[in-house]
Amino acid sequence: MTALAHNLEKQTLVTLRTITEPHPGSLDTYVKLGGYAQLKRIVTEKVKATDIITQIKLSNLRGRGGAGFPTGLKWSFMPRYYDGTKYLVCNTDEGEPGTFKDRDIIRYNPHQLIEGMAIAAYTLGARVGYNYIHGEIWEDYEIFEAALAEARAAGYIGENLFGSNFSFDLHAVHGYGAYICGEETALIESIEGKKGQPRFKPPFPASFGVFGKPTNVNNTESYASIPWIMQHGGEAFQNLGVYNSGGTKLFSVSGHVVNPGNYEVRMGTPFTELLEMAGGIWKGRELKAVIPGGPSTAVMPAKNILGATLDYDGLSKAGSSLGAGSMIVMDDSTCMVKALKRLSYFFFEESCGQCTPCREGTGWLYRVIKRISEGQGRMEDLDLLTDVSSNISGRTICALGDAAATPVLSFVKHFRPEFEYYIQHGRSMVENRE
Ligand code: L3W
Ligand code: SF4
Repeated sequence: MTALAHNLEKQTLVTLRTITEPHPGSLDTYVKLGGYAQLKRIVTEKVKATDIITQIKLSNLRGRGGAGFPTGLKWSFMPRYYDGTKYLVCNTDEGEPGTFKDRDIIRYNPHQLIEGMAIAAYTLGARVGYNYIHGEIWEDYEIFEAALAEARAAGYIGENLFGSNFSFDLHAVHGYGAYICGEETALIESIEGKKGQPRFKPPFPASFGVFGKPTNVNNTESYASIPWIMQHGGEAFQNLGVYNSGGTKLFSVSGHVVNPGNYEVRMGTPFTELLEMAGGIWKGRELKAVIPGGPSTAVMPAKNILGATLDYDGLSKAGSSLGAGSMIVMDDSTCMVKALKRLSYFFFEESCGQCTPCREGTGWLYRVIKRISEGQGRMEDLDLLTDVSSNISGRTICALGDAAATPVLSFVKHFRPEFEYYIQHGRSMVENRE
């Protein structure tokens, strides 16, 4: 889904800065806007890696894939001196319901991502890079391959860039369509040609990544922010946002709004402003709840989100998290039992099956919620759901287990009377609503 045309003048365009141009994804457009100038400057002036990392740290850029880990700190984990190939990986395996931002960066501004990755490769000493693109996204994979060919032909990636001894080969990898391949170590296994299942961490990819070599993994939006930071300085990027959350953030707004789509706004923007940009709640209805960062972040009732700001601390104080910025908006016609059933099915279906609490627990959660939704629920099911969720959380190899537990715990916590009504009456409180 894309909807870039809405309220562009109210957005702050950093990762999607080309979209106001007639041919946003082309190399000519990117170069016309100053694209690849930072890569050229850094390589030809031999800018020190430590100076680049200092700017990234100053920028307060935090990982845009969902975890919000500080990018500058992550880059400093890569060993500087290593006698062998180091790798760079971009995670474009966006597959969580409601998540559709990275594909728009590829579609409308692929060269900024390529430049960001090349700057990262120079800084970290990586010789080879992979952009792992979700297997269910065909068009964007082809767009990225075409952009790579353009960049290679123009000398922005490849051997001895700008006459220097810096070489960087970048490849697109078309993923296999499994959500779990977006977990960084499963993604690495998948690049290696194996079944995409998460590894235990530690060791982290910085020391044991692709083919067991030092590897830096960042999200698409994170890499695409790098050229802007290098052009304007880390402090300027920090100043676009708020304390602890530098820069802009792409929000994929879906659900019951007038204009669903991607919106790039400054960190710290009030939720109400973003909702207004998206045209407000559709059909003149009321806001009931929002999942702010994707289904692995806690659902928030209207009263909690209406006063919140969109940044890491703002959403955490309001009881959820920023996640990947995949904002699912629900109006007052939404049945929370049925919404939870849908989300639980997703995590059950996508569990890789390696750990017992996740493999079995996600199935139990789904079946109990399904039973309630079919009018066969028992009042004790609500405590059972909480108990099973709590026994998955923190007991698994990767974050999918926690992610599956989060919607269940938060839906039942905030909308318990609605679940109780369903169990008592065998039907939804809101199902008669047109
Ligand atoms: C070296 C250490 N590296 C941490 C690195 C680590 C990783 C990053 C963050 O999950 C979340 C997940 C989803 N030495 C390190 C270190 N690192 N300590 O820092 O690590 P972590 O484990 O906190 O997160 P993660 O495994 O990357 C990502 C949540 O995001 N999420 C997901 C959204 C969905 C999509 C999608 O569809 N594409 O992104 C939303 O909230 O649940 O909790 O690189 O190696 N000491
Ligand atoms: Fe696989 Fe789930 Fe374990 Fe993650 S938590 S490794 S998805 S079984």
